[in-house]
Formats: sequence, C-alpha cells, structure tokens
Amino acid sequence: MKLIGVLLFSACVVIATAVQQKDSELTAYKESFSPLNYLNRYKDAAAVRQYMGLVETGKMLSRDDIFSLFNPCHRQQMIALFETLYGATDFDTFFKTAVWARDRTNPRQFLYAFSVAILHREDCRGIKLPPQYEITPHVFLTTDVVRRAYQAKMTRTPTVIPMKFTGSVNNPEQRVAYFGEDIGLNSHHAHWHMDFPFWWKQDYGAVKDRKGELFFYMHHQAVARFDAERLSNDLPVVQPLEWDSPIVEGFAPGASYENGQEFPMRPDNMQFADLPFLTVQDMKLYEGRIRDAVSSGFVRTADGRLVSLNSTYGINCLGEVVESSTHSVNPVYYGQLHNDGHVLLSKVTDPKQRYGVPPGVMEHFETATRDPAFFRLHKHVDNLFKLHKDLLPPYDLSELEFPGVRVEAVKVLGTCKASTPNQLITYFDESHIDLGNAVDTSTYKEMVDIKAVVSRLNHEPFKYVITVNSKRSANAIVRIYLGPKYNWFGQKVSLDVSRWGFIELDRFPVKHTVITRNSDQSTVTIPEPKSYPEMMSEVQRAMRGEVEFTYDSHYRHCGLPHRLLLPKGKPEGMDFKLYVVITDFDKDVVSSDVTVDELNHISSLGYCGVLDGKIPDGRPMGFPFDRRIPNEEQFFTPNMKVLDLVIKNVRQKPME
Ligand code: CUO
Repeated sequence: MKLIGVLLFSACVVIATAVQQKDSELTAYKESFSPLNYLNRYKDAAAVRQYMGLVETGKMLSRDDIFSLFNPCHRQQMIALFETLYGATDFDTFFKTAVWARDRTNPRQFLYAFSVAILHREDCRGIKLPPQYEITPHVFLTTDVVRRAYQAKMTRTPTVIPMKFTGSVNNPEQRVAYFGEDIGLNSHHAHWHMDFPFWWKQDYGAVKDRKGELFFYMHHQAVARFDAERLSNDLPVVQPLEWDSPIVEGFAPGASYENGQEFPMRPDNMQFADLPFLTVQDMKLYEGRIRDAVSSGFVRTADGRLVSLNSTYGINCLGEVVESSTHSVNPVYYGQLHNDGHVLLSKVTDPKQRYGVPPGVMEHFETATRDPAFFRLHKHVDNLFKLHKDLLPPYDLSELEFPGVRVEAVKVLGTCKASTPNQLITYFDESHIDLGNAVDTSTYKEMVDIKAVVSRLNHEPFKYVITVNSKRSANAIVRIYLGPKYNWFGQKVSLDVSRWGFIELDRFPVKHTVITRNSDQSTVTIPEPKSYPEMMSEVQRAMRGEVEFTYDSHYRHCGLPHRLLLPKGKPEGMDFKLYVVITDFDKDVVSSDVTVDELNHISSLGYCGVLDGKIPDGRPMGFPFDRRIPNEEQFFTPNMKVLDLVIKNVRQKPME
C-alpha cells in the first residue's frame, strides 16, 4: 500500500511538472489507452465524449496559444477535460486519461484541469503538487531570469540567478513589490481559486461551504495585508479603482509567456475602455444593480424571488453574486462584476484587440497580485462588501460576551535570543527556486542545476501567551487579529475605522486556561512547500525503502505562506495593536459533533475554509470586527484583550 502511495504521488508530480514537454517518461502509458474505449469507467460519459470530440475535431486550444480561464471558450474546453478527469471512477483510469490528455491539450489548460481534479478526487487526497512556481516558472519569473536560465542550460553551467522585483526606485509602488510579487502569495491565490473555482457546478458533489463568503474574506484580508505593507513603507493605503477614473499606477511585469509573447505593460493613468464584448457602461449597470440589492437588503433571483441579505450568511450570497460564480442567484441580472474587472484591466492596453496583445497579468490567478491594480480592483469590490456589512446591526452584548470567561493577560514573545517582549522582528531572507522546468529539456537531456534566488519577507518565530480566568470549564475559540495603531497621517483612528484593516493572524480552539500558541501553528498560513527536486528525492528514497513515505490527508496547497504572517513593520519599529477575542466553542461550532481535536486538524482554515465539507466555525468570517462598532467603550467585553506591540524590520535574520 505504501509503495502504491509513493508511485501514485510520484506519477502525479511527474505528470504535472512534465506538462511543458512533449516527451517524458510517461510514454509507456500512452500506447493502448483511449478514453472512448472505456466509457463505462467514467461517471459522465457525455463529458468524455465532449472532450474527445473537441480533440478529434481539432477544436481545442492549440499548444502554443495562451489559456485564459476568463475566456468562455477556453473555459468550456477545460471543464470538459476536468469533468473527464474528475469523473474517472478509478485511479488507473484517471491516470491513463491524464497521460492521454496531456499531449493533446494546451499545457496550461491541461495543468489547470489536472490540478483541480487532483485536489478534489478522493483517491488523490494527500498528493502534494510541486510549487506552482516550479511547474510553470515563466509566469512567476521575469524574462531576464528565464533567458539566463536558458543560457545556463545551453552552456551546461550550474547557476544561481538573482531575481529582482520589477520597476525602479522612481516608482513608489516598488516599495511594496516584495509583497505583490511574492511567488508564495501568487501561489496561494492561484490555489485558492483552484479550491473554490467560480465555475464549480453543484452537481460535482463536493460541498463548497460558504464559498462566496470566503471569496469576500480571503480577498478582503489580502487587501488589508497590502495596506499594512504600504503603511510599513510610508505609502498611503490603496485607493479603490473607479470605472470612470484613470488607473493611476501603471505596471510593467517584465515577464513573458512560454510561447515568447510578453505580458503587456500598462502605462500610468490609463482609462478603462470598452472591449468588443464588454463595455464600461455594462460594469456600471451591473454594479448599480448590486448596490441597489445591498441598499434594499434583497437580491433578486433568476426566477423572480427576493432573497434577504440581512442575515449572517447574506455575505455568502453577495460574494457569489459579485465574483460572479455559478452559484450566483442571478448571473444574467448582476453580471460578473469582479471577473469582468480582471478582464477589463488585463486588456486595457489593446481593448479593441487590434494588435494581438496577449492578456495581462490580471487575467491569470497565478500572476494577478503582481499588479498594484489587483489590490485597487479588490478594494473597490471590498467596499461593496463593506457597504453590506455596515447595514447589518452591530453585535449586541449577548453575541460578544463569554460569560464567566475573562482574558487576564496577553504577551507576545519572540523566540530569538535578544527578543524583547511584545516586539516582533521581520527581515528579508533569500530563497532558491528550482528552474529545471523553465527551460525546454528536450534537446539537452542531462540535468543542470539552475536556480533563481529571490528575496522574501520573513519573520522571527514567536508565541502568544494568553492567561484566561474561567469560572467554568468550557472549550473556547481564540481569534487573534492585528491592526496598525496609526493611519498614514500618524493619527490614531477609531476602532470603527481601523477594524476593517485588521489582519487575521490565527483562530484556534482551546481546552485550557493557560494558552501558549506558536506563531507557526497559525490557521491562516501554510509552511513553505518543498521544492520539486526535494520532493522527487524524497519519493525516490521512499521507493528504495530508505525512508517512510507518509501521507498527510489534511494537507492544503491553499494558504498564505507562513513567511508573510506579519507585515514588514519599520526599521525603527512600527506600532500595532493585537486583538485577542475568546468565544464559546460550543456556541460557535456549527454542529455538536465537531470536537476541539477535529478542528485542530483543519489546516489553513482562516482564508481557505474547508475544501469539501462544512466550515466548523459558524461565526461570520472576521467576527467580531466585521460589523460596525458605534460605541468603542462598550464594545470590549472581559473575554477580549488588546495589546500594544511593535514590529521592527531588521537587515539580518536575528540569531536563534
Ligand atoms: Cu482572486 Cu480577483 O479573485 O483575484
């Protein structure tokens, strides 16, 4: 069983990473299999026929074309393949279908369908895909790095290539490029959209619990984190895009697609322009209807019913409408505001499609956060959600308090030698990315070690020590948030203003009153993924019986990289406030069957929810700071505590 596990794992890793190349060690599987000959081995024979029909009539996207999930035709083809792969009734059929399809489908279109199928198939639980940036390095790296990787490959010279952030010091936005261009952040974002695809159909079976609310919350947190990084670098918080105003910041990605076409550059101050299939007026129309729905507290369904938004889960419905996903109550009436925002931005430099300019970074979830306009678009979208949340009644005492439970003290302690209590340290480290897949290996077979080295935000590990006084024995959920103490002008702002910029650091269940929690246990982050060569060497050692091969069926690819848990702060120290809120586990969980231990096993719950099950924490995401706080003095109940802390950015990693 163990060996089968190892083989299964390695095969999927190979098939995913070999996606760029025509020939590979998978040739042996290709010979005799054709999905059409085994239709009884698929749940949905119609999907198989559709996919096979597209392939056999030459209607699939060609290998050299650029796949865009936002293009309805590309998406339809991908869905036909996904349904074929996902619907294979056993692993053998799934695998053989993937091998068959891999050579007949556009590489990125295949990779996307294949990855989503792996993430959702029962028999693939625990399979770790290599990091996205090592599967398709082109879309994560700049062109100069790829060019130098080719040089190294041709001259067979092992090389480490430094990668710089795009732009120059003349552009103030470059101060926060380390965040938007972080390959781990882009990977998290891409994986979130694979775990919760907007095209997901109800009849696939897997439950996508609170998908619309997660869409709101994960992006809301991305914007809040970007704002905290901006304040750490003396930049004002990001301004929302408006359909009629110039897109002030330009962006030059400096990156190229695998086929050699460059990602387009956008100069400063461009205006949104009509596309042949979508006008700026359409956007305003759809947005007007959404605003009407929010103001009235009702959305209008496709069959003419009114559904109230004024409940805890109204945000879920609104999230589906705004994104828009297949779960939207009325996609024809409300449009697909957010998705179309990505497309308008992506095509803004060649709106009439006269010059054949390929899509911009905003049209791919792997590359979107590089562009500062990503955060501006999402601030615009986030403001719609805020409008809705601000219309809900503020939480009353019974919802906020936890009778008999008092937080006595909170401390935050760094683990390095020279740590000062309640002062946390961030720094930039260097990470190596394997570039083996950035270059075509079909001509030069021998391995050459080529890596890119990138600078990334990181922090000193720390722990929270929380002392609770409880008059009764009760399980609890601890919710920890961080928010800048001052705004860009250096002023203190009211809790009702600052709360919307709070960053969730952790959320976890506890049974005891003295709580020690390490920062790396955070349920919003995931550890650094292993690199492709590391993964393969582990697999090979397991196959030789040198190490145990273990599965972690709870493993998630989605999750903020742990390195980014804290905002950068400033060299001289930046003031933040830490908010600790302890709530009643038994009241919060959605079912009495959920235990503390079970909840502890769910990784990256904070931003990524549960892949295909119920989210156990029934409180709205962001609770209790997601609603208006008209009276700050009366808000804090004994089960909450606020701590002042400082985040200091230093040049070198502190001594452990
Ligand atoms: Cu994730 Cu706009 O949805 O990027």
